[in-house]
Amino acid sequence: MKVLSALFVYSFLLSFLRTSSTLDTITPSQSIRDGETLVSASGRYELGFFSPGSSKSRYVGIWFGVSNDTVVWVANREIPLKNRLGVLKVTNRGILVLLDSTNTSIWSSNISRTAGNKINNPTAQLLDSGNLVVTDGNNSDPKSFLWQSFDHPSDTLLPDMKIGWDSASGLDRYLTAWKSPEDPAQGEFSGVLDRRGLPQVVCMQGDKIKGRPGSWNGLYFTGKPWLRPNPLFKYEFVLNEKAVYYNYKLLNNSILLRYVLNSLGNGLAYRWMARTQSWDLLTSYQSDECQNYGHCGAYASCNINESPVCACLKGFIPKFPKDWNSAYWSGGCVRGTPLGCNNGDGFLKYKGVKLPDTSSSWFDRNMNLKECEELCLKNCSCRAYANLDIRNGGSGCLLWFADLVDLVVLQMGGQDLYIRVAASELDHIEKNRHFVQKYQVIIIVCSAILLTVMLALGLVTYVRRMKLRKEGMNIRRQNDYNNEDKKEDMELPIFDLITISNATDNFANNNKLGEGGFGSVYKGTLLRGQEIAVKRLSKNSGQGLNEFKNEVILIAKLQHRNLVKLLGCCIQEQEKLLIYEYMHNKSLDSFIFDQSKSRLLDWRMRHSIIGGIARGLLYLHEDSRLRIIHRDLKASNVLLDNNMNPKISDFGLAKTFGRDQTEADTNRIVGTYGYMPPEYAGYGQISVKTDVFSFGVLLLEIVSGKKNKELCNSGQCLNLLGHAWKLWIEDKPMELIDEFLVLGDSCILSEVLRCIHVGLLCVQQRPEDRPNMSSVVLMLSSDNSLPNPRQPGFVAGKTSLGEDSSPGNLEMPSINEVTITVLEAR
Ligand code: ACK
Repeated sequence: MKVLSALFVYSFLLSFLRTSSTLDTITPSQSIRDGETLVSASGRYELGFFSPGSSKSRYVGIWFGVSNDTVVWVANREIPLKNRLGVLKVTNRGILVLLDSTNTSIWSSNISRTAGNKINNPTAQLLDSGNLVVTDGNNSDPKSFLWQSFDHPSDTLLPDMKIGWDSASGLDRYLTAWKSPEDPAQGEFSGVLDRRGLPQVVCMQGDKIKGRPGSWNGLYFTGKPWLRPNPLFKYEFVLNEKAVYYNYKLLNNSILLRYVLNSLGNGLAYRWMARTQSWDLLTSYQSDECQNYGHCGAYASCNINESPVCACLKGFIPKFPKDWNSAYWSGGCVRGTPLGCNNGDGFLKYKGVKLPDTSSSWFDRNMNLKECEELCLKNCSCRAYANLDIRNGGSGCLLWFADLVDLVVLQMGGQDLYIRVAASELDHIEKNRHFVQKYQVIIIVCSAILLTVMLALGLVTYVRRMKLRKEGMNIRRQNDYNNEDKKEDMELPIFDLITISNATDNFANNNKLGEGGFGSVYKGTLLRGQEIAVKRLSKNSGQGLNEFKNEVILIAKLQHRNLVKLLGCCIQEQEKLLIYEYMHNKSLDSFIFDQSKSRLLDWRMRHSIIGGIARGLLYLHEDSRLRIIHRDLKASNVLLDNNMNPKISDFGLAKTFGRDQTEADTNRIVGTYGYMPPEYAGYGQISVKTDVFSFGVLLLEIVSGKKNKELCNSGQCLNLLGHAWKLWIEDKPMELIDEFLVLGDSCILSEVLRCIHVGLLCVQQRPEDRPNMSSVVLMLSSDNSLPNPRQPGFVAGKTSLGEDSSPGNLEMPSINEVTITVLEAR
């Protein structure tokens, strides 16, 4: 008995010693059990057993010491342990094995490199770089590592890890995303270095390219100019016969960086912020159409700031004109004029672009641009050329021998690309140039005449403007950027009343699209066939001249693909009209709240609509010149274009804030009940969080397919927010999801639940608890863990949940989906 108790004390002491010490190595005589960890020398990284999210399965992984839910590598990704009885060991042959409760090996490391015949002292060590290595003895020379986790990346690229191939190990290393935040098994996305032609980084979805950071140009990957040299890290791209890989190195060792390919296929770089104890996104990820590989097809360029985003390159025409005109771009473009080949073709220069797919390219480091051009001209199959390296004015030669695909016009950085076209195409352009040179005198005279005509026209316009001013209808654009009282004339087309009358058949009833907050909206067709939507302010509507001017001035200045485009306005006689681009699919509420139409909106579409609205709002709040608060965001103010892209409309109520202003009070409450947060409806407090609340309501409406109105069930009356909150605290958020979505193929449960989570964060009672729109956009596109939401504002209809009686629990005013204006509410 004594012996037994001594043994017990001994084993207890042993286990205590193990868990309380911070080992970074194990040898064959030791092991790591569930609950125990290896900690790297400085404590940066830790290795042990974990369960991702709410999963019960156990995995062996490496995570950051400062953030134990940020896992950077997983051993048994495909085969989880079912219980907490797993053991990790290193064998006498230097192999790491993970044993389950029946002592069966469910994962092992194998030996990547042979280190002579006999291994004397195998040791597994977690290094301060986050690399788990197996060595013979304490040999720290990487060449002598028997195995290392850096050779088998999961979804995270840490500093000094390599992506690519080297002949010494024969390994081709690439990132693979997790299946979902709860499942580290290999998902559908991977980040690889494609070695065909000039090597390029691509993000694959299964066996198809999803996105393409692109080829290396000496400074950065052609599609990621914002990753150019910076004070935090430096990229290294190695390309020789022995190796093709890239990695990045920290320039300051005290920072923590990681690059992760998340389960949605987005590559995101983060830096640890000690002050806030959270990960800060280093490069804001903007998922836009142009990032989809080959979005515009061959021989077309994608420019996110243009509408439409796709355009055929000069000298090329749409391959399938009908499709192209209906915004199906993927068919791409073909040459308008065949190449003459040896009869003299030429090149057109494109500036500032992301170079096309280089998988069928050829390159030479030593040639200059002139030699490059000559070589391309000599070969009939050569389609384009560019410099290989953009440093020091450019060097090297890169030639394309296949269709030019995935050419993107970049907003910053980018390279020059020279595209081959037939001589006749060049002639056309050259002729124009020669014409200008040859007929300079005639041109000057003509210009003078034109100028006189323009002056006369200007005079007429001026007289007309003076007339409008007289009628009290002069619109000016207020330049309050610097808080100065400077004013400048608005540059928005002014339409004649007669033009709009004709376009709408004199505002015929059968052209009426519906009633908005401040009047009727009509469909119209201009003479050239362009369809428009005309908002006609009712003469006795609440939107007076001020709101009208406000809307005109605001929208005229804003340009974003998720905001409805204002084409012009008309102020004549008693009429105040706004002319918008016509949105074929009308408003979002006509879809989500309609039994049969809602079926057309599967989860993919709803998710992309949510993302689009979030980005539009982010632009209003943070990216436009002014901080703009919409104040009336709701389903009927989101319009859908041909491709179901969402566009926010109705800025009549928008409030402009100075860039640094964050809050204001108003005695004029305008907006729509059901979408207004408590601090605004109750006290007139406005901030960007007013819109965040409305966005949260809208998000929950999109996911649930239900309006935020009072629903009574067994005596308890809750609105949608109250209902969502109740299901959330009862751990049944799935019950909120639109039944139709759950049945659909495209429904990704983890994504839907994440949206509900984000929605609840947005509708929290206290504005300071709600995230801002940049965090919302990030939360929707990443799989980082989210904070727990607190109770929403306005949860109840007639009875409230919980005991809190703060303004947030105010009984919600009767629901009315119409925009209201309440004067002096405070
Ligand atoms: O849901 P709907 O059919 O879409 O009904 C409303 C109505 O006018 C009142 O706002 C429709 N509407 C508003 N602006 C536009 C637009 N630019 N294009 C098409 N329909 C529009 C909206």
